[in-house]
Amino acid sequence: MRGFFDPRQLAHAPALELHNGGLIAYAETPARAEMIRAALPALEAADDHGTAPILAVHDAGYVDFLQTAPARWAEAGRAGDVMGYIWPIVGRRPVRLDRIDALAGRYSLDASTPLTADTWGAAYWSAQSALSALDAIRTGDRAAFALCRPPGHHAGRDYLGGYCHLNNAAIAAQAGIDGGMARVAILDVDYHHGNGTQDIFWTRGDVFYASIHADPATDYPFYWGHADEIGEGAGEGATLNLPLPRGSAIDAFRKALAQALAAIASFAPDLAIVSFGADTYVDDPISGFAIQTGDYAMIARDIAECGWPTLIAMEGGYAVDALGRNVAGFLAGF
Ligand code: SP5
Ligand code: ZN
Repeated sequence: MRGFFDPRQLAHAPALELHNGGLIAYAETPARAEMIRAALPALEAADDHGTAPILAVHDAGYVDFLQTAPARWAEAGRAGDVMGYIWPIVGRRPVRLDRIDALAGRYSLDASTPLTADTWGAAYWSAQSALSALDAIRTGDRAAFALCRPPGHHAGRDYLGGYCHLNNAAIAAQAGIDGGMARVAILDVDYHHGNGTQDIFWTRGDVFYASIHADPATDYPFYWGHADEIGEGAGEGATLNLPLPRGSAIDAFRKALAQALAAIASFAPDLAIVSFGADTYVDDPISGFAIQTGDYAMIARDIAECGWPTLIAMEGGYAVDALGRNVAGFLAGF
């Protein structure tokens, strides 16, 4: 299976994130990508598809914010990374958002996704890796891997969050549709619900979103991912949420997976995109499932047996020492 990556994705390295009332070392490190690279045969350099496929998913004002916020923050005299600290509470009047402080809140889902001067470049090339994997599939490959880092599934049309800035899976899905595919399915198997992906395609009938994740009653992102969220309008029934309790292991996970795969099969996609997070791993430091390294090949086989052209886009996974083998195990199983 071909895989894609660009070294510029390593440059994003925020210092700290907000966690349990204090600032701790940022969990979504460049070392994650290095560990995955080291465990795989050589990845290919991503091709540059420009900003058009990014702007087909993301709001232009938001993209401008990602590009310019670090310089504006520095001009305002701030020493640290850009981090929102004030938010427009639901229902407040739209305000003039000239201040970088106001913009940072407006475009943020949380305060654990800082921006540095190198973030835009890294996020841009992470999206380009996904688009390059899509190219491989368009030219006949059955499956392709995108080492997306920073990850994408928490980022919405106009907001960052959960270590995500550009929604790589959504950008690839939209590019598939814009390239002539009629239906694309996104299967999200990261530990966390992919609120951004769900949000982007919420009212769309041409992109199916299925997610298996920790119950948002106990886990981030809390406001999304409940079983009764099924989409609206033309998208009603094109969102499927399968929350699992903390502690869930491979048996429960595979049962939910079978349900998700059956729903996707009924949808009959031209392309499947797997948002693959290895933070379901038993020793993940911020998560609570009990998937073992050897289980990833089984999960991958279940998906591969469906026979869809499949793009695998990397999402989370924070047990850095095990990350290479978990990703390699998944890809080998596929
Ligand atoms: C892409 C991705 O996996 N993003 C994850 C973002 C999660 N951020 C908040 C995590 C809060 C974790 N609290 C964990 C308590 C563990 N004892
Ligand atoms: Zn995650």
